[in-house]
Amino acid sequence: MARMKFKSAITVSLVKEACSGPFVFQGNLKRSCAQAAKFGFDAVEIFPPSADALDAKKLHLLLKRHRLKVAAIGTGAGWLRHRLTLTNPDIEIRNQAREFIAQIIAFAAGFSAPAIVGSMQGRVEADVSRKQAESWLAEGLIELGKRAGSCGVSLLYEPLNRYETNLFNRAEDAAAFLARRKIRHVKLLCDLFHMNIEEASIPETLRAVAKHLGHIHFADTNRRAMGFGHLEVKPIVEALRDIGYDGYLSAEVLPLPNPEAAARQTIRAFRKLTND
Ligand code: LER
Ligand code: MN
Repeated sequence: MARMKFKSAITVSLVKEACSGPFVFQGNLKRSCAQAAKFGFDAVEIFPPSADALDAKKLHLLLKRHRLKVAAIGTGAGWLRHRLTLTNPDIEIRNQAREFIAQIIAFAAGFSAPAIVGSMQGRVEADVSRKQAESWLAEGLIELGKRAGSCGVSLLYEPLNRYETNLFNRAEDAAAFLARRKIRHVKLLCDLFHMNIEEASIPETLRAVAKHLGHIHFADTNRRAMGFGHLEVKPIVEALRDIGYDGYLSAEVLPLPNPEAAARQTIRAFRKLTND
C-alpha cells in the first residue's frame, strides 16, 4: 500500500488580543505567508478577527505566489473579541455565535478548507444542566455541519483540556457525542497539547477515533514547537500512519524563543518524524 503523506501547516494570527496565544506568526498575512513558504510549510492555518477581515482575492493571490494552501481557519476570535459561544444560555448570543462561525465556514470553503470550533464551543455555564449545554452544542454543530457539507467541506470540532472547557476534554468522548447526536460533516481536531493533559494514551486514542479524525494540532507538552518539550511523538506518528491519516500536522505553538526558531524547529521535527 502507498505510504500516506502528511501535510505541514503553521499558524498565523491576525487578532491583536491573541498576541500571547499559541500562534507562530502574528499580525501580517503577507509577511507570514512569505515566511511559511520560506521554511517549507505546505499550508497556513489562519486565526482571523472575522470572515469580513479577510480579502479572498488577495489571499488567493498570496497563496498562489507562495504555493501554499489554507489548512484551516479558526473561529476563536468570536469568543475572544465578542464573548460568543454555542452554549451561552442567551439564545441571541448562541445565534450570533452560529452566524459568526457560518461566515468563516463559507469563507474557508472558498479555499477548500475547514473552519474550527474550539473556544467557541463554550462551557456548561453555572445554572445550566450538562444535558442542556450538550443539546445546544449539538444543535449548533448540526446546523453548522450542514452548512459545511453544503459547501463541500467539513467542520472541525476540537476537544479542549479541562482548564479551557468542561464540555468534552477527551477525544473518545467527543467522538461518541458526534455519533450519538448524529452530527454530520463534523470531524475531530485532535490537539496534542490538550491530549497530553487529558488522554491516558495519545496513540491509542487516535486509533480509537480514527474515523472521526480531521486535523491535528502539532504541539509539544509545553505548547512549544515539537521537540521543545517532552512528548513521545514517534508512536503518535506511527498511529497516524497506521490509521491512514493524510491530513495536516499544524503547528499551533507558542512563538518561542522567537517565531523563526519555532517555525524552524517545527519543520525539522515534521521532516524527521515523517520523512516527508
Ligand atoms: C485552539 O485550537 C486551542 O487549542 C486552544 O487551546 C487555544 O487557546
Ligand atoms: Mn488547538
